[in-house]
Amino acid sequence: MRLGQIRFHHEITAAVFVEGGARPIPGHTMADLIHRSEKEGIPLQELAAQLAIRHAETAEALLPIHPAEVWACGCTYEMSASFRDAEHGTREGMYAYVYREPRPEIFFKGTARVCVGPGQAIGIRADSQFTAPEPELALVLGSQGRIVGYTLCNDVSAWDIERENALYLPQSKVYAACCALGPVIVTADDVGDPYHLYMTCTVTRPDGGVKFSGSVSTARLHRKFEQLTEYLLRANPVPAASVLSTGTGIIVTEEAALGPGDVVSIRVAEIGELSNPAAVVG
Ligand code: DO4
Ligand code: MG
Repeated sequence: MRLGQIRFHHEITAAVFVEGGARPIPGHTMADLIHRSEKEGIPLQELAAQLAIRHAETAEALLPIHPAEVWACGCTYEMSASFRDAEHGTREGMYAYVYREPRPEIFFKGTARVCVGPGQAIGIRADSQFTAPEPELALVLGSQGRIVGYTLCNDVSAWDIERENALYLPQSKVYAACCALGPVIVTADDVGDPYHLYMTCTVTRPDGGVKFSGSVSTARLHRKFEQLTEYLLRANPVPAASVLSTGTGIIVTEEAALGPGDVVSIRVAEIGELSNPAAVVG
């Protein structure tokens, strides 16, 4: 089932996306629906099917969830670790170490405050010359790290700030409009094999020219989702309706740094396309 949020009677409302429209679930946001499904012990897709009104509205897909928290993993694909080590010139292979060791890199990406949905502008920090999209598969979590669905995440990152010094990572990662999510959440029973999803990313200039295109399969992800959620939840009871992004396997190089008006489109056939223009923030 494809779930998300729409505007219905002036309210952000959870909805089931169907051919040609969306069936609203009045009185519920996506986070409400996840909480109710946990409380009543009813699988998310069953509860959504029960509560959605029959009539499908023509509606735009909004941010599919206002997440309680967004966390993100790093160096989960070899490509991300080796590119970052090369950028930093770290002799000891700081990023390769994290790629290889059992404990994954997990960082706090923010709350709903920094998230944008399909079509909304992602942020380029005014103090960054090299901001890049990081196209990632994201897990939508119920309580105790249970995976209730999958969505796409753009972990937009100011790479030059991270490259200057690894301790600047939080500033490179967390700022206004640094996280795009969407277009919908596909429930875990409906995504097929999440370790064999083919993801593409293109960056298009304002004149329509393609600045970057790349692809990866989640088969190249070096971790199992359960390992990521297990570490995330160690001594850290992350609330239901949070999101964990699983890391990037597509690396956008400095020549293709985001500029204002560029459009980033991330696509996985089983989930859809998340497209966002970029704009300077701050
Ligand atoms: O270590 C820096 C961040 C890595 C990251 O965000 C990724 O690999 O996706
Ligand atoms: Mg990332």
